Amino acid sequence: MLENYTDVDVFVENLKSRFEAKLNYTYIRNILISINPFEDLGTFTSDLIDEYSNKSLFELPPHLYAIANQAYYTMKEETTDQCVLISGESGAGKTEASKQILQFLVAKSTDTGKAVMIRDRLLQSNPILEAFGNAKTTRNDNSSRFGKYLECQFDFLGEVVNGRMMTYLLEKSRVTTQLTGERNFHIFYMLLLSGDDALCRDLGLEANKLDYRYISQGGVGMVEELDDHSEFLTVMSAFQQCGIEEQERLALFRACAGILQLGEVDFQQQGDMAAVSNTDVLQMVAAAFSVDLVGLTHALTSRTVEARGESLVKHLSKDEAETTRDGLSKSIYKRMFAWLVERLNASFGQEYTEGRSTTMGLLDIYGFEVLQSNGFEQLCINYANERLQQLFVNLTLKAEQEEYEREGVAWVGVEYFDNKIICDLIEDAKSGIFAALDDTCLGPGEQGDDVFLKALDARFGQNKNALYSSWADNKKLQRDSFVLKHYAGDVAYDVAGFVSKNNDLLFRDLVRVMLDSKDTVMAKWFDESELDSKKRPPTASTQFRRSIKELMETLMVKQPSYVRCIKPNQQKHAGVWDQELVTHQVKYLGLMEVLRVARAGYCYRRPFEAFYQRYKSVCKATWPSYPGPLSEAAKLIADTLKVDESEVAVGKTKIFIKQPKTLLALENSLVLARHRLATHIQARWRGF
Ligand code: AD9
Ligand code: MG
Repeated sequence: MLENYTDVDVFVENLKSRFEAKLNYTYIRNILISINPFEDLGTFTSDLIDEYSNKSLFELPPHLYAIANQAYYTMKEETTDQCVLISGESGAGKTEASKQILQFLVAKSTDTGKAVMIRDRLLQSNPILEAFGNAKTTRNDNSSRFGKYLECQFDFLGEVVNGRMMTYLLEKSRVTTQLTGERNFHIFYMLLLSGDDALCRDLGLEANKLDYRYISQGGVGMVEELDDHSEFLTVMSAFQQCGIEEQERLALFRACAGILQLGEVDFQQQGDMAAVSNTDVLQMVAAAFSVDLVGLTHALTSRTVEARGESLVKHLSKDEAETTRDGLSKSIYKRMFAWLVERLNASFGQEYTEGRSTTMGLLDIYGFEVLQSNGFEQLCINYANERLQQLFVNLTLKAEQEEYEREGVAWVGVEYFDNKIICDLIEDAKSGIFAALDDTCLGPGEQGDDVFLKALDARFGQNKNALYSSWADNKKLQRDSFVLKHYAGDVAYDVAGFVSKNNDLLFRDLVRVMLDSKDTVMAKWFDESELDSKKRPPTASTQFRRSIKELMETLMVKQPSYVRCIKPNQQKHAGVWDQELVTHQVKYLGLMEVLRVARAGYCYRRPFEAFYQRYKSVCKATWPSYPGPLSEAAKLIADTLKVDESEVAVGKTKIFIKQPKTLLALENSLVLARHRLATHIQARWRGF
């Protein structure tokens, strides 16, 4: 327990000594800090799942299973919805943690009937989603390039009966470009290294060829840490278990193969228009997508524009054709992923079961990002983190302090940073940054990123908003960028690409071609309504803002548990501790504030009635019943422990206990009292 430290260095030092002793989990109150050991510490076994089951949180050493167990049993006993929020930076161990929590949860179901199928499908959906949504980055060999919220539904017996996933902001730019040292999504390499030469041939791919343009820009193909061949087999078996049919699998593979081939298509400038220079390659693309070659060629090299009620064909330049080609690849991949998520959701079960059921949500979402160059995606990711931080502040720090005030418990307030102002700056529907971006995108004509930056400067520059600055105000900053003061630090965003990424439009000519695909699965990824030039789909930032709002509303009504993941070093090495790196994470994960509140506050609180009902047998004066007010009864029960005055506080409706050890002492007294009672009853029985 680390409740006695308020100084960040002392705290980090303590984490370090635990890490060196191979203790990678630590609690601050009921928040679990998990440090990625980058080695197998033998902490995930079915024996440990059994050991942690049915134990109270502080009874055993800190562990993910203890957090999962507490959430699961509270959900079952109190019929309340729960969620576990996992955060941390890339490579800190969020996804591994969420998988282990899921393992724990599904292990609670019996081995018979429908629960088995749902359990297996929930588990098997992971390798499938990871194949299509994860990639090797410089920071993590298996980095999730999307955010994920999984909700499991349980019946009143605690059996898992359904599941539902939501995913957020797949990094589709990776489909066409990768930074040095990084790869495209795993599935491309898996397919090429599948060892299934016949499949590759049918898909028009050259097996083992890893220099396709779309997958070789990072300069890494096969990597030691990833076994693409065996992962392919794992995914195939997962497809089987999740009931993904042959025709559906083939559509996924054909889409991937078509994208790989599309990346090989070249254009040359012919007069004022682009022409495909390698039609034989485009022919393979058309075959993979089951679309018409002529239509596809036209849609890649020209565009129908509507002006004053008339349709005109505008030829594209070589550059424009290349952008269109890449746009099609990204769009198909994004739609394929979205379809796959829905398909897996359908495989878990039908609609959520009505009636007495409870849910447990698991959130594994990208951490705060500050890269060399930060764009639209980073703004979205960092915005999501701001909202999560706000939830965290509201549900832990703020709620806790307000409760002490409400209950009239003596309390010295702890200061914390409420990041609502930065959330407002980004999301405000009328005057926020996203609103300014939408105004630029939806305004007349085609406006560029510079117009967007000017709009921001006009709204927030010249000290109108203290959290915003740009070159217009401060010539030391980069041109074409703006800087935001996030709770986790300052981030400079490069405006290049903001407008087109927010527009996120696929030219209607391409939609038409894809809608006509003979592959019925693929055709479903497109919608007729996209052809209507008068209807404009919501921009990417609007969609993202909406989905995050929905997520927050879902989480707000649940009881949260927190896992804060920390990465001990950037090299991904076992046993290496980078003090500065850890200190930075401890600060921005808000752990020092939590520590201060935890140190000053109480770890346990219960309404008098619930407390009395549970513990009345430990005190002679309250057993079997107490005639006076329940607050008195609660105080009498606490007095049996003979602890220091400051250890227990009696509020207006609840009793508060400061330290876990007092609570454990109470639980022990309860066990003894129950034992005494059982012996007494047995003696009476024998007496008759
Ligand atoms: V990202 O934001 O998706 O890029 P995560 O999800 O935070 O990131 P991940 O769970 O993928 O990180 O962990 C990174 C790697 O660390 C894993 O592939 C494992 O090799 C390693 N890892 C993570 N947690 C553990 C653990 N508890 N024990 C051993 C671990 N290794
Ligand atoms: Mg991850």
